[in-house]
Amino acid sequence: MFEHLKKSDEAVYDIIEREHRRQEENLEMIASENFASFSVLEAASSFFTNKYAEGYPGKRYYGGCLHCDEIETLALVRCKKIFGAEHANVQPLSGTSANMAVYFAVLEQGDRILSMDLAHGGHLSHGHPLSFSGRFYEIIPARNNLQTGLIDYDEMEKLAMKHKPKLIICGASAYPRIIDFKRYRAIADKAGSYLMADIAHIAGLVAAGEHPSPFPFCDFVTTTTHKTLRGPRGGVIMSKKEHAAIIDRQVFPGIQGGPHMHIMAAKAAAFGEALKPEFRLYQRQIVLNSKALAEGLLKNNFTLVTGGTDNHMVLVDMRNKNMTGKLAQNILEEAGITANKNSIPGDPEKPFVTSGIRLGTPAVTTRGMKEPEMLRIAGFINRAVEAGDDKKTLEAIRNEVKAMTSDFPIYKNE
Ligand code: DSN
Repeated sequence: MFEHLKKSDEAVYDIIEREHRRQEENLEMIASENFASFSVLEAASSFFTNKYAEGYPGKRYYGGCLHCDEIETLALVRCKKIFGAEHANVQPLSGTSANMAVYFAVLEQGDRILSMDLAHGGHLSHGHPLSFSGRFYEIIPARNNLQTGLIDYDEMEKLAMKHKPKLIICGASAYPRIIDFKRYRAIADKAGSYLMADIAHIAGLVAAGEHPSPFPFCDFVTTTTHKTLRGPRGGVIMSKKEHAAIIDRQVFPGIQGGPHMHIMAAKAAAFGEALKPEFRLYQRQIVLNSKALAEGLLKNNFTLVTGGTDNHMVLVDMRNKNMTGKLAQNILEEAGITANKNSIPGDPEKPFVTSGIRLGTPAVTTRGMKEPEMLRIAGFINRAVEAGDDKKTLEAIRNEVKAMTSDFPIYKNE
């Protein structure tokens, strides 16, 4: 693997190899990360890297796009089939650019958006003041119930009726429970709002029927392709047919130039995998693993936001362990467990410190780990948190993690 790069540029090769080793040896628990299959990695590094293809299949601005048309059409057909979407655009370079294209399609500067507050599980691109979304639009932040951590649909409805936002966004980057798209639709209808779901985190679960679908309830559905969906890094927009033209126009030429055709090939390959029966089993296992992890943590007296999980992630409130999210992240990293600090509803700490830790099971499930391993991981986490700055104990855990991960290699025989 990488034999040409190894010969031509040892510096780059060595860094790539070190990152490869880090991924193999650590427990990857960041809920938004995953390991794409080797086929997807091959497609992502294919000859399509070399090609410009502004426009859409059959309507390109450059010559030589025959095979770009073929690969984009294949990606489109597969994407629509997976999600039962009327229209798809597979060109967005990221989830944030997918969201931006939807906003530009239906909103004018200063229009109102109602979305989940970042500190309550939302996403930067849903209206944070430092993001373009918070600078260009008037954001009405919705907060979850502080006691339960759950989305407060009644409060959401009140806010929608008071502010009549042009767009309501449902979807989150740190919410461990089922999202009720039907309820959101009812609120949007009452307030006269467009409804967009950002399913980046749960796309794989939706594809496999492990989470209810946002269709037919949402006008627009955006996602990334690299989280539970297990594809390359990129974005997708799906919509009702009536919005097809405004979406396509906003992606190109609205906010992007040439699509990344190598990533398009990798998206097509990943969508092909998502259509296979084993993908359903994989997604099922992600949820089972998440529930097992939650159970293991609860047994060790961790406090979970919402009390548990329905999806691929667990959000841990570290306050009863007298530890910030930042410190917990650092300690876990020393023990060979990669996670991220995360704000929790009503968090007294700043976003760079936080009181929470977000843990996800997509990547460890890709390695073939199941419920017994999740219980072991909960035990590692507990021991690491109890160890605090005891370096010797953290090193001992890291060695156990290394032994465990070596039994579940990511890229077997590659
Ligand atoms: N950064 C992603 C996450 O971790 O949820 C969202 O873009």
